[in-house]
Amino acid sequence: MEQTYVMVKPDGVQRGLVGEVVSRIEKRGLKIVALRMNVISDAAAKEHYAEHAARPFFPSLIGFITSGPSVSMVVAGKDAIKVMRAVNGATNPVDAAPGTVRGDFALDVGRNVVHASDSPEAAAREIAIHFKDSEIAAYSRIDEVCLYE
Ligand code: IDP
Ligand code: MG
Repeated sequence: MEQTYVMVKPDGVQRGLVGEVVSRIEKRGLKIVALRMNVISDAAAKEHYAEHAARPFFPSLIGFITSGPSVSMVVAGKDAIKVMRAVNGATNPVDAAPGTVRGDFALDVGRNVVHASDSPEAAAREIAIHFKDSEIAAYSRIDEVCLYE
């Protein structure tokens, strides 16, 4: 089963949306195999968003993502990377479809509530930044017999 890294960003935590996001992930059938709340360090944030280092919004992105607690998860399941990107919706919430997290709860690209890895390479890289192997749980969810053919 594929794994992806998901974050409820500091705006999502401050707005009380942790449960909403977790609930959507669980109800979709995806399995949370690691979960933690912490304030991400400046170094980890810069590594996480390294691909955007040259962009004009990079300093404010790093400042915001480290400004308060966020919730980090490893989420597993069939096509978890693609499915989580769809659950979250388009990067710019103005373009995000209703029914997605960003389409239901956000308006501004710099306050778009959630993150999810965009490729298998990014997922492996981001999971390794935020979690040790020993923090990722291997277990079966009882509903998997109904969820998967
Ligand atoms: P993603 O979060 O959907 O993967 P990316 O393009 O990887 O989107 O950008 C990472 C994050 O950087 C976005 O979620 C958003 O918070 C922020 N961001 C992206 N583009 C802009 C921008 O043009 N202005 C301000 N913030 C941006
Ligand atoms: Mg991205």
